[in-house]
Amino acid sequence: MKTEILRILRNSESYVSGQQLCNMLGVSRTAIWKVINQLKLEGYEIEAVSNKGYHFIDSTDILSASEIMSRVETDLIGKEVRFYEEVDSTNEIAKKIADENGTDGTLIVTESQIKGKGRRGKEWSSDKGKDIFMSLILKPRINPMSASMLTIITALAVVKSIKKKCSEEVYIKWPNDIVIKGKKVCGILTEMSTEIDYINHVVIGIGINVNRDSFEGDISQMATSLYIETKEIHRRSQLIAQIMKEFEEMYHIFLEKESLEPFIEEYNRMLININKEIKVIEAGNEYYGVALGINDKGELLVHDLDKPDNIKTILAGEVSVRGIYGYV
Ligand code: BTX
Repeated sequence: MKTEILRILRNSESYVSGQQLCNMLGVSRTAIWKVINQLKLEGYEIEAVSNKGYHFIDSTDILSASEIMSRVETDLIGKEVRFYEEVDSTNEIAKKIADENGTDGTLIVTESQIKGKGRRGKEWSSDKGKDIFMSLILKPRINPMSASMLTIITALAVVKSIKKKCSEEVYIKWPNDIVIKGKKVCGILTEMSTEIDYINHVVIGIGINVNRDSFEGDISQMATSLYIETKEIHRRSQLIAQIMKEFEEMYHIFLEKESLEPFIEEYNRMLININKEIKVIEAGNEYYGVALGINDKGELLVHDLDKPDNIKTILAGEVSVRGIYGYV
């Protein structure tokens, strides 16, 4: 009911009377009054005027399941949100929930993540109450070999959504880092549980630096946030809802075709390394090449400079790609 009341009040330009809310939601005036008081306690500014009703003034950057669900405009993705004040890792929670009875499209969100994971055992740093840490549970009926392509779609959904908030150029560093002015603003970690020919679940973890104003230690030179780039505080729930919408649109197309073909052009346009020299680092071997873009499986095509006739296909997870002048 909280979600519904938030949605109705936010979408209405004038006052909504208690009676109108009762009629719309089929509950008593006391129940409405209780929820409005709860919302005020959570930090929402709701004006109540006798004979007129309630009017939503504004909210600061509030993160909760109701807040996110009241903004999400999708059929499946992020329709159900589970919110936690603090967790070790949203990916770990998501995997547990997916194993139990978590449904396709359920989103796990937290305010604070104390053991955030990056790829290959790396860490993802967290600033409590400022950033986005979320994991999406998916149960797609596709070949397990195709599941990693969902990372590419996620990166696209995040870039499109961030572009709506930030006028700076936002790029993708293949396969899944989102960068602004050469610094990382978002990381994506996809994990899955599969049988030989069947996906039990895919969990896509997304970490976005949103309202953080500084970074410490090793990442201080390579990380940025939306706040640092725009000097504005952003509503995380709005950004999450936008990402869910962008993702869902592409997800439906992807499930039909089980190919990234419809997205190659758009992805390559956002690829920071395209047509540039890169260093490819694989176990026990390093070489230089020119990144040509992705193929319909999301693999990176690289023109090997030592062997001019050789175009290599690189799988995410196997190698690391660096610009020759540093991180990008
Ligand atoms: P990655 O392995 O590409 O990036 C990890 C590397 O990025 C670290 O080694 C560090 O150098 C740098 N780094 C760490 N924290 C940050 C940060 N906040 N901003 C910029 N750079 C950073 C990327 O892995 C995948 C990250 C996924 C994070 C999400 S959050 C929700 C979900 N739960 C979870 O445990 N992980 C995912």
